[in-house]
Amino acid sequence: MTYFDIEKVKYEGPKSNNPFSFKYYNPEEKFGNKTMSEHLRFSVAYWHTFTADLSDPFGVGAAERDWDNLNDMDKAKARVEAIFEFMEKTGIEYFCFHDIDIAPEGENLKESNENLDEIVSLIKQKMDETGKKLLWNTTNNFTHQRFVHGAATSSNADVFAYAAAKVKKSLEIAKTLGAENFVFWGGREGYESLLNTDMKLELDNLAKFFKLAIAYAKEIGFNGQFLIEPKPKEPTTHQYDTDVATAHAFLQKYDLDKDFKFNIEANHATLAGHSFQHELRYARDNQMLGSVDANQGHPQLGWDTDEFPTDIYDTTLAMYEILKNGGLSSGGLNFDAKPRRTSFKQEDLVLTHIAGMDAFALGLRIAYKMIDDQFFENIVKDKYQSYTTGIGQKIVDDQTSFAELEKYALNLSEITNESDHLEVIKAQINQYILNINNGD
Ligand code: XLS
Ligand code: NI
Ligand code: NI
Repeated sequence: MTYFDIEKVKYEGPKSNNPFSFKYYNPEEKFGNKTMSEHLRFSVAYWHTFTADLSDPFGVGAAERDWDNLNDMDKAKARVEAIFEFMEKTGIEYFCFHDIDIAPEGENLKESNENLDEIVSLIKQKMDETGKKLLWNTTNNFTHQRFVHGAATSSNADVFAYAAAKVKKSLEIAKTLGAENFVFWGGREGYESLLNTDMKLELDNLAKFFKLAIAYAKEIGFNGQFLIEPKPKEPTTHQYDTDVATAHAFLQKYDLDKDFKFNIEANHATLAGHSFQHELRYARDNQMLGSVDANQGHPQLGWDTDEFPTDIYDTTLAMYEILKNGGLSSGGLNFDAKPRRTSFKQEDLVLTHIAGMDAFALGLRIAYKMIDDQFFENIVKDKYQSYTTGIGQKIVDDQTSFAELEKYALNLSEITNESDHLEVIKAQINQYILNINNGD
């Protein structure tokens, strides 16, 4: 059976009008010593692309999928066939999933695990046949009603235990399938209100949960990178892993920072009141940048809309941070993104990924050129040059005191500041974007 009635998507260049072609993503083209596909390491999110039905709080599912009328286990098997065909045709090398995306939950934990075993062995077989790889897997400890008060931060110890059992199973799956990373997104780890919440106990428990997960990964020899995916709100009012800085402080407090890096999602950054670039930069500056959930929010909608990334400005600045980080190592660009509810055809799954891949490919092209020109580096070098000599140098080298600084300040007849011409910088970025667009 064929699910996507198309040829393998090819690079046809910026002048092509074929919607089923790449305009900017040319997988084998080299940038430095890596090809585009090695730089970008794209990944398909099982949940949005193969499990979701495009329902929203106001409407039922609208997606039209070939597997809609199958029973649960047959549907799960059809989706495995479909995602591997999809990866082949789009040339995407990686995928990601939550436990419940790939196999239906049974009546109890034992049955759920049996369903997982059956589908995981099918996935393993497909991976062996095709060479496709698992970027990361994770555990859905938030959808079922048992997680109403959270999972590791639930007020109910039975739920903590149940959540642990599910993560244990997911780690075994990660080991079996050779996952390169393992993700913890907060789910319902947060609170509705502090009026009835013991925040200290909940955070202590969350740290204990992570320690137990690390211990089990060691025990079974799973060596993938652990990642935390920060988000400030939704579903809870306040999510504990609010943003990179907050989650980093948490990891440091509990001595977990050597065991984790971050999976940064663009739409979560903006929900936190930051830019995508801010979160990437904060992680990069602290050697904590692990992987990326590549999507975008909508400026008029205040929730996690998980749109496919199409904003070149954003993808350029994101690729700048990623290149400056020396790449993402075991991480990648996972499309945690869904078609709009109005894009309900099966072919939209392909078209949306092409749009996202081209947007990041364009971002890579532009950012690579900017770094080649030392564009931002020269701006920053100029701006901070007062720290390279005299008193500035002493500050940087920890060679001064308040007494010396006072003496220095008393001798200053006037202070001259320079304009930093931010608007010129933005105009020059526009030039970079347009020049690359013209193929220059
Ligand atoms: C939800 C998150 C989720 C994680 C994986 O907002 O983005 O999809 O990526 O649990
Ligand atoms: Ni995500
Ligand atoms: Ni999200």
